[in-house]
Amino acid sequence: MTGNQARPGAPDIVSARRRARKLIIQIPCRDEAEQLPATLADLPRCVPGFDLVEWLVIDDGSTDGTAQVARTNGVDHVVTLPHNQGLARAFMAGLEASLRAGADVIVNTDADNQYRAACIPALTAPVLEGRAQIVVGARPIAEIAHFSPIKRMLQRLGSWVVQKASGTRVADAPSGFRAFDRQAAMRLYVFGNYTYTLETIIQAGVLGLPILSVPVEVNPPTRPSRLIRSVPAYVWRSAQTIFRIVVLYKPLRVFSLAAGILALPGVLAFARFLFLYAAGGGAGNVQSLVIGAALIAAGAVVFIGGLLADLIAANRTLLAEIRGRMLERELDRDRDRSEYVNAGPEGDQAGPDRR
Ligand SMILES: Nc1nc2c(ncn2[C@@H]2O[C@H](COP(=O)(O)OP(=O)(O)O)[C@@H](O)[C@H]2O)c(=O)[nH]1
Ligand SMILES: [Mg+2]
Repeated sequence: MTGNQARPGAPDIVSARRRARKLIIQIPCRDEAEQLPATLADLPRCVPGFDLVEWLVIDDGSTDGTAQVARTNGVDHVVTLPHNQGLARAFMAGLEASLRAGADVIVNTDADNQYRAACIPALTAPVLEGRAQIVVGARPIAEIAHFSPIKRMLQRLGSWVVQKASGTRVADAPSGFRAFDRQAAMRLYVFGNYTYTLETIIQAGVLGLPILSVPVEVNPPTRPSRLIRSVPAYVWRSAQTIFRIVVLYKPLRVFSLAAGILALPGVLAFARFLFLYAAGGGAGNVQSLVIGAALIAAGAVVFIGGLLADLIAANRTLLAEIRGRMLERELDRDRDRSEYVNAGPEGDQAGPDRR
């Protein structure tokens, strides 16, 4: 019981004050000085359910003055990476900086204004209602005229693989338009350096973070994609990313499949030898015995490799969990000294419109 509550008749200051609820909209950028002003002009400064809406730009080694453009266009926080580290690292740097700046919810969007900023409240609503900790904006892929057939196909393939590997039902896995609540942002950790989109969904499945898809709209294209420079390069990088993610998060499945592919012909060759031996012709079929035994032994070695990888994956999940908890303690201690707003005991009044 506090001193305020102990004094009869005194106003209950503790329950009449609550922490300002803050949304931070983050944009990872590389050389986006040209696109950023129009994208920022569309971003909201007032979103239902939040007292404060701030913007954060991660400038990933730009050489065109992106950081300066961000500041002059009203961005509240600019994180400058000393050299280009790739979208995934920039995304992680943005999450951490947003958490340090006291974000309760973080929305990620792209600098080229691909995603319609008016859909941000649709992304944050399920988080505020406690229905999800991660919300992924699903684009109307079939209706986007400028998406090539290969990009559509990879979008569907990527989403299917991610759904299978994560046990979630995210409709548009490569979408970068997302909302994360504070706890989810603390617990996620991306290992890849090309893209964070697929890996974060798989991690959400592994960590049991509730994740939802909501339909969002897109704007007409403003420039060609920087991440997809050519179709073969995109196919190659996507295949690498998906393979790596599946090996990272489901190693036993991958290694068991490889072990099975090796051992099955071995078992057949071995069975052939045994059959012929039993029939009295074994002496001339030693090759089947040797090949069969070698393939079975190779399959067993690969399977054991899978078991070890599975143990390492379990350890990595544990380390990610420990990192999340340490970050949580550190950040929440800092936040205890942060802003409060006056509000009723229910604490649901909106703050001033900062625009
Ligand atoms: N941090 C960082 N961001 C990048 C990099 N390349 C692209 N981006 C950002 O990622 C977002 C999506 O890039 P974009 O070229 O529009 O790819 P798209 O999603 O295929 O349309 C934009 O905000 C870019 O500025 C990079 O190397 N580092
Ligand atoms: Mg784009």
